Amino acid sequence: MSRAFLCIILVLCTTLLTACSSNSAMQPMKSDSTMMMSMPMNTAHNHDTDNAIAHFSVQASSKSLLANQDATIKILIQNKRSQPIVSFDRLHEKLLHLIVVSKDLAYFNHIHPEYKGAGLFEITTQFPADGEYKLYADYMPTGIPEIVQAHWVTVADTSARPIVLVPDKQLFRIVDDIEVSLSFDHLMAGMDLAMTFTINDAKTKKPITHLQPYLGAIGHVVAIRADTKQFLHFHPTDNSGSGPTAKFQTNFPTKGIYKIWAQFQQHDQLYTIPFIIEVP
Ligand SMILES: [Cu+2]
Repeated sequence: MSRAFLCIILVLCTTLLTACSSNSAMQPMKSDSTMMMSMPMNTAHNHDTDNAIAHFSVQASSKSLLANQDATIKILIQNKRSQPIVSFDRLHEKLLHLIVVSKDLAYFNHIHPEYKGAGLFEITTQFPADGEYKLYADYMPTGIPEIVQAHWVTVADTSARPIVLVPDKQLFRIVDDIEVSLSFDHLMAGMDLAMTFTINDAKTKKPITHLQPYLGAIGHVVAIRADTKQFLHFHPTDNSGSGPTAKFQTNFPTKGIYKIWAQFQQHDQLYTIPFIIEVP
């Protein structure tokens, strides 16, 4: 895929998302087993995603939705006439990617609900603590460009003070037995830029050169702006690499503080490496 095309897809996704998240998507919602949530995300807008609407529902395993208890997330994809959309194209080997983040972006989970047929995706998961969570569904109905639609979920008590995101002073992280540094050729909103991760063994400091493909690519990167209104899903410029560097060509459409999660795999272990950056 050419870089230009990649960027167009990226910008399109984020534009649609920001356009859509101005209404119902931003409403925090209480969710429990007695109330099945189903919220159209973008019914008021007149663009391509009107042809596909993700209806989210979260069902608790007990009376109310609590931290560290099973919760079943159902995502029903319908067209604007409320008929299920049944055919999806694979996007990085999966029919639907679900990113779950806490409101303060401290928590990140990238999961893949199972397709049950008739437009319905389902997965059982747990939320690690009380608070508000945003669910981003990233999918591609056959014949429609990639879509990202989001939904808020409230888990139990939300009185806890959120953590304020502070940009990392050094873009360097150790996660388990690997160390990862992040660099940009230049970092500015609205400009095409190259984002490069360099991965070394944390003990030996030797470059890691045997990364395994994860979802058909050397790695996957998600970035979410601190206010959660901008969601970016980056794909590598070269799918065939195996380390120690992983390069992503991208574009942050707006200024602000972003949290980035890079995901790489080696020895069948998946690593998720977070960074916090400020895009000027
Ligand atoms: Cu995914």
